[in-house]
Amino acid sequence: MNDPMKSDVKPHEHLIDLYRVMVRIRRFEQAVAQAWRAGEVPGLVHTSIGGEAVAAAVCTRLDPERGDRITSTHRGHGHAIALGLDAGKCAAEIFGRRDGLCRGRGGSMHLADPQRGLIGCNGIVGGGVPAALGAAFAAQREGNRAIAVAFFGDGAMNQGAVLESLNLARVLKLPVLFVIEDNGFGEYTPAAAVTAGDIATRLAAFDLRMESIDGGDATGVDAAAEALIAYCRAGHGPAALHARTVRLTGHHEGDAQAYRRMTDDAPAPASPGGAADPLVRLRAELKRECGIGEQELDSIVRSIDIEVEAALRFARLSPLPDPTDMTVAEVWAAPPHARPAPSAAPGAPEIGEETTMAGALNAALADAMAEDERVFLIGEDVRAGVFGVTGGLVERFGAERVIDTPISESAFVGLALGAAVCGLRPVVEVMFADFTAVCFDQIVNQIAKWRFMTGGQVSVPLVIRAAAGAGLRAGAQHSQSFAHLFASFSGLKCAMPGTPQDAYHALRAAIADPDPVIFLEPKALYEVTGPVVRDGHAPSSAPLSRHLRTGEDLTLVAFAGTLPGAIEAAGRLAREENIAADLIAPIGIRPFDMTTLTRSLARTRRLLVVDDGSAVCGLADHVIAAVAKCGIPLAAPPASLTPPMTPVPFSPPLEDAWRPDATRIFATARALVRGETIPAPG
Ligand SMILES: Cc1ncc(C[n+]2csc(CCOP(=O)(O)OP(=O)(O)O)c2C)c(N)n1
Repeated sequence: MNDPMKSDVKPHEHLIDLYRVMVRIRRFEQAVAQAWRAGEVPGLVHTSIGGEAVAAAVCTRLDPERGDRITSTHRGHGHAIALGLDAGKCAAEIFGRRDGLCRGRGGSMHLADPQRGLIGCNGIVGGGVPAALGAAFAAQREGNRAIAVAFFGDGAMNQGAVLESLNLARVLKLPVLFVIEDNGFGEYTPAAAVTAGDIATRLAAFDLRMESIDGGDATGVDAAAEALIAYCRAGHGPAALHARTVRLTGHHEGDAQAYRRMTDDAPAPASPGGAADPLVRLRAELKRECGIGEQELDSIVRSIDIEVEAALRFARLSPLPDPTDMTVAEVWAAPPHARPAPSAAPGAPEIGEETTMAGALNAALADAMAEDERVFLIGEDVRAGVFGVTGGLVERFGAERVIDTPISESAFVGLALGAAVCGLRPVVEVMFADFTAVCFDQIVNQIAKWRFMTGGQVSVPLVIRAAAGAGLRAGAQHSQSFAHLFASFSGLKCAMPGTPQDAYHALRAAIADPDPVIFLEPKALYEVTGPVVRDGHAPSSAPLSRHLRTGEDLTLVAFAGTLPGAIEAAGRLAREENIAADLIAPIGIRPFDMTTLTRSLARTRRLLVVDDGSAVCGLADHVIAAVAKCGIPLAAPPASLTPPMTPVPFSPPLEDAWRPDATRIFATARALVRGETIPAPG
């Protein structure tokens, strides 16, 4: 498109360009809708018919080569086309074909072409907005005057992640433009019926530059987009464009809109070609103000129809993806099976400085930050350092790399996603693992799936650290680890070390990993000391488990928080019962070191797994199921020792009774070796 900021571009030429892009979006989406009605397009399609002026005015002013990036929504075709993405590949993705932008992994709601500026569309209302902050953060760090744009609808204005993002963007003065495409509907419900106050006033409360405009007036949108993009580029901070648009179709193709009759709040119905249609309005303006003839405008439409036909032909001719080409490994940039098997025997004791686990983690962060400029820390109170893990780092690395946030987990975890996709290496602190529940969408729907949904176009190298587990009298909402949950989401890796040395190595490896790692720090062990050697570890060679003690009578697997009790129990078993336990402390939860475990079981043929997470569908169940599938003949049924299925209680005697301790590990292991009955976990 011509750049209207260059003096040789006549204003009316710019308007014709705008018209051309709007027509391209319209004709593309009408062709897709027709294909959907003909049964050629699987799933749902949400077209943006009526909203073309906003997509065209904003996206054509962006410069992906400079580093401008956008995130979009379930209604993202228009943004993709306006950015200049290959229409054939867009169509092929919508058709679920092999040559689609995302190789058929994403579909209509997940178009993405990060190299050309579209980091990703989103099926979760409001879910992509925090990632735009990350792209803006990366641009701010780069200092290249690039910006990020987050598109979303009026419905998303009621989502926590969006409201958090508006605040965080303002606090960090990020170059991000929020574009609210207010079509008056959130799916089948009029926005007016479910939105307190008005959107423009709400936006203004965030103290950012804001314009609220008629989104069907292409020239008006264009002028506002120009001003707001320039504002963001100049480094003044975020801006918002509130564009009131019309939805000229249903929420999705095939939506009969019967709900319109049930409410008085619904905006008046309008249809393509009618007076409210932004294309009709711009066409009239081009004729009236610029003297452009009907014929010239018609010929633009005809030439675009030829382009669109070619795009859809490309999609139709593209083969369907071959299911045998889709592998589990593609969710990761570095599939775990590439890792060499660890040694069978306990390694030689490392001689390092005696350090607490908190100190070892602090050292790992400091060493990683010193080694790699891209690494930065973000989270609540990270400058002060909760539990002492991040203390002192701001003095050494500066406030630009150690960033305190508002209490907005969705926004800052999502920011990390966008920053990682744009080449940085974020280490996010979610203060307590329990709080991941408030940003679960960002972790499991966004971070975990982004690589896969984009067909492998990006990797997501970020770490989410969290204090985990019971033992500090912190009560039911500050004592969980959720390790078993994180292990169950494809696309995530998860580690939970139990010694200072393992904590150091595992955190260095997690930061160097090209994939997202949930790093759980057993908070009851923060003050436990041990020798720590500060040598970096490539993610492919960092140990996945520690073999702490060799024995022939049973294999004792103790997950991090239970490790001190297991070490004590193993000592007592040897001294008092002459029972030799082979003690394994897993470090990796996903990937998990099955090699060390199966080698051990081949000798001991008895298994006890101890965990302070969930008794049902938890880590112990998972390990036992995995062992069962290996077919190793066992001398006794495998056993687990886990807490009862209650929340973690507060009062010390209750919490102590709740956690698997040395006494119970000892008794359970002894019963297992003696062939006595072992009580089932509660
Ligand atoms: C978190 C979440 N809740 C609900 C939905 C179902 N849903 C899909 S689109 C939509 C309406 C969104 O409204 P708005 O943000 O105004 O965007 P529009 O569809 O109008 O473009 C809803 C409720 C969803 N996808 N994600």
